[in-house]
Amino acid sequence: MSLFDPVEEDRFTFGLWTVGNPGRDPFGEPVRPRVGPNDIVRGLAACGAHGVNLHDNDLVPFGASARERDRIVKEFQAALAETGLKVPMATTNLFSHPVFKDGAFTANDPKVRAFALQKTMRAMDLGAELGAKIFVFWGGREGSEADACRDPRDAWGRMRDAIDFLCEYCKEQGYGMKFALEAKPNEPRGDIYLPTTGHMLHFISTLQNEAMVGVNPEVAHEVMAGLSFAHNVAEAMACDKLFHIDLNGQKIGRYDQDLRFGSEDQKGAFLLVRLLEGTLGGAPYTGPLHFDAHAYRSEDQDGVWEFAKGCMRTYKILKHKAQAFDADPEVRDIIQAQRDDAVDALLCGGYSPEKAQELKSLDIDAAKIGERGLRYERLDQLLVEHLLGVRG
Ligand code: GLT
Ligand code: MN
Ligand code: MN
Repeated sequence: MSLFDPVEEDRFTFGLWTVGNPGRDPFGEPVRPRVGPNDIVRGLAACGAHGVNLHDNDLVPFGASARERDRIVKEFQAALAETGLKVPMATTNLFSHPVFKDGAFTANDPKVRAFALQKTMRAMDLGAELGAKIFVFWGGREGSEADACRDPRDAWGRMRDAIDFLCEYCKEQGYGMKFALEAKPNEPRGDIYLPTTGHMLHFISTLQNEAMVGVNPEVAHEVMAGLSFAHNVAEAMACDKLFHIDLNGQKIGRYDQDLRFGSEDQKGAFLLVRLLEGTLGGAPYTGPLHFDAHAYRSEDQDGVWEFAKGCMRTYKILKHKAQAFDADPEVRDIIQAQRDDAVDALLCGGYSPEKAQELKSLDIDAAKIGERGLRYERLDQLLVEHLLGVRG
């Protein structure tokens, strides 16, 4: 067993739709045969994953009869029991069917909104039956091209009504789930409402059941918007709102690539893992580490399992490197060089008139501080050397 092999405590999960992705894209047909959910569970278990997540229709086809549904769920539960895999998260497909072409919770037709609520309540019933404690909302179709079709404030309000309603449903059923909202700036819509994790965090603060709703940021989605993923995740963590995370790889300025974790922007991936693991000293993230990615279209099914192993292995390598980086005395020295506990104490713990007076009379040599070099060039070079494997 190598240091980088996945173990249960790593909390690695994949969606049925990720390793089950047959390689279809807007210009080309599938390149791999579809693998059934139960075989995906077995394949993931063989790779060392801890859990599998799903949309309602990844498991139960749209329009299946109640009998058919129950049979499929029973067989799936048997595969879970056989492998020990868990289902930490479930979600609803509110984007594939043509009924959602104008959105789901934000659609102009109230019947579409009613259908979306109906479908989501059933998906929550399914998730609860499989033991999921996190329910994700990705509003992929909640957006527009012909913006004249609605007042965007109505979209915002409808989204709020839907989440408020579903929180109550979840509480009433006693499912004990938390909701995690996933932002994306565009694709498949020209513009998607609530386009970034920051927007989601504010939206959550307007909800009736604010405490049970958090975010599910995805690497690719924030990078598409040109943002620092680690900064977005840090804000969510600081607000105790990081309920789930979608890990993958993405080049800036492209379509949603959903690449293998760590295959692009290794520095960004390193800083993310360092943050999640708390190696700098902050509280770590303890929820599931979900890979929302898929294999290159060049791959057959063996390549898909290579892809899955690669996601987990890279995460563990980066964790190892983050630990070594933050234990490096030179790194610590640079980061701690500006420490001043006495002044820090003045800045923490809020306002008081005495503190204000003390701060006003503090003798700070701005010229001297301004002249000082911060050695961040050296710090960044150390990071690069740790990453490239010549240090640590
Ligand atoms: C879809 C999307 C993802 C979301 C999934 C959850 S579905 O694959 O691209 O980012 O996380 O609905
Ligand atoms: Mn995602
Ligand atoms: Mn994506």
